[in-house]
Amino acid sequence: MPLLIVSAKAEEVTVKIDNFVFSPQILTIKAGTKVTWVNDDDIPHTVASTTQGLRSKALDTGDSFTFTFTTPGTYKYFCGLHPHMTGSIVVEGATGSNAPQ
Ligand SMILES: [Cu+2]
Repeated sequence: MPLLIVSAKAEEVTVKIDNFVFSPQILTIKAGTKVTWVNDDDIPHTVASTTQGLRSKALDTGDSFTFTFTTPGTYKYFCGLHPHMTGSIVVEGATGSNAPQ
C-alpha cells in the first residue's frame, strides 16, 4: 500500500487511528496547525514521541489528543503500546511554501 500523503490547508486537521494505522501516515501542515488524533480503533492506542508535549495518555475508542505544531520540521511519532505503528507530521513554515495565495 503506498504511503498516503495529504497536504492540508486548514488550521485544524485530524489523524484517525484505526486498525493499527495512523491515517494519514504522513501529514504535511503549516506551522500553527492544530492536529487532533482520534482513536477509531476498538483497542487503546497512544501518541508518543521524543518531542516535548507530543505524548498522549492511552486513548480509548473515541478518545482524542490534540497538539499544535508551531515550529517547522519533521515530527516522527509512534504508538507507545504498539511501537510498530508510526507516523510523521511535516510542518512547513507559514510562508515560503507553495500555497496558492
Ligand atoms: Cu497502538
